[in-house]
Amino acid sequence: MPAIVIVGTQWGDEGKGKATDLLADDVNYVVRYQGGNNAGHTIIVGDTTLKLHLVPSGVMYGHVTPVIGDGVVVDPGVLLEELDGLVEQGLDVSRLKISSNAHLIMPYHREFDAVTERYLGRQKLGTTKRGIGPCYADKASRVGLRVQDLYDMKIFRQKLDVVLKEKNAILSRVYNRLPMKAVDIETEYAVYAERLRPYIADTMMLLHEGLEKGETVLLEGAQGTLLDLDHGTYPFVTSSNPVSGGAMTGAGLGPKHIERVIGITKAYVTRVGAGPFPTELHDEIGERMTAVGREFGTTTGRRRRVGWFDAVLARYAARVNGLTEHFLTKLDVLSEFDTLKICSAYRYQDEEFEHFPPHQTAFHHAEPVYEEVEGWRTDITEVTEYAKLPKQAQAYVERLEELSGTPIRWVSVGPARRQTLERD
Ligand code: 2SA
Ligand code: GDP
Ligand code: MG
Repeated sequence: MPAIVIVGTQWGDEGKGKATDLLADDVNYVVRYQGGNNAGHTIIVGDTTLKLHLVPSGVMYGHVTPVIGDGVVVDPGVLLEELDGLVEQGLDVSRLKISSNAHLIMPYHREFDAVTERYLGRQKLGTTKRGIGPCYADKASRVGLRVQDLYDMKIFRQKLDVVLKEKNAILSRVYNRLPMKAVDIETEYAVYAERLRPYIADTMMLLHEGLEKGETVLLEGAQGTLLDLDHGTYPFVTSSNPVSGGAMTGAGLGPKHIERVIGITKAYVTRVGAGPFPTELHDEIGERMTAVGREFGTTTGRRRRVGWFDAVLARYAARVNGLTEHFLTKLDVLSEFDTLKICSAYRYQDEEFEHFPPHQTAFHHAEPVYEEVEGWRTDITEVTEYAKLPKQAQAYVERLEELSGTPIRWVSVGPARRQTLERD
């Protein structure tokens, strides 16, 4: 009864959408277990490009049940818009299941996300302003509203009245904003409730029943390991747990169900938003990497910061997630460069760190220790077998594998499904 976890090993946007879509061929369920519509997964199938934010990546397969699990935060208006968009693209979304335990993103969460970022000024995190942090904060404070509250409007209103009183006080007194009206929110959410009704399910039971029948569950992480609330570069993180452990709580499974944990790893590194990034490039090479890799946010369109591959992060991600293998993406982007650098360790105050430094100050000031390897300078996007890659490209992949200590099972050489090389 296998479950497989897919997790980003860096700061998100490693290509999880593409990998999940490819692996979804052989699975029965694809489950989002954390985050919300801050995520952006781009999937290219033939001539169709899908940009998914909340809907799991297996949605275009008739044999897959896409599931939004308990640990996700759902902005119902945004979800309905996304579903409408997918229907317009000719997809059948009727199989989608949404956990009734998932928390709702409310209008005041979006407002707080925007005003606190403004308030933080130069210390801002660069959030997606989708209300993610404030929603998870209310969940932890036990004043959140859940999807199931939509189906008892009396309770919904009671909870809303309590929470809105405090939110309005802060919004008006601290941030000088107009108060929000409970009746407006109630009216808006009652409409969403009716439209979402067919999708609501006990997703935990559904997955367990599937596993008991021998079906396969793919747990699809959003964001990445270094954006994890507990294990990432706090406070420059998201407010959920993208690591594989988060898949257990976010879907309602136990560790015994997990057979494989696949780390999605970009052949270089990117980051959106603020926070430390040891191998970041601020030069012309970085400009080319951004342009060739089209490194712009799928959700906000923001430019992603770019840098060389960081093996310290890869080793850290392998440990934190218990990775069994890597899916390496975007190798084709590196065809641009004569020489490639790989960060094998950090240096800070005369000390060398092979592993993720335990104190944030060391990470913030870490100087990468680089190895230089020869590039291949030839287009690899049409290569169909790993053995046919230029020898320098194979050497690069094998060096990453050696440094990260976990097998690289797939190598992706373009955004399309077919541009994936499986290694023996
Ligand atoms: P938030 O909105 O509270 O989760 O922001 C907190 C930090 O988490 C980062 N974050 C992301 N980083 C990379 N990709 C994400 N998804 C989108 C994408 C991002 C976009 O696929 O491109 O379009 O901008 C994502 N979501 C959250 C965020 O940048 C903050 O650093
Ligand atoms: P996710 O958040 O991890 O799902 O990643 P995103 O979809 O936000 O960003 C990854 C981007 O890279 C998407 O536009 C993908 O279409 C694209 N992509 C994925 N794999 C490859 C690859 O091997 N080569 C290239 N050139 N693009 C890729
Ligand atoms: Mg993304």
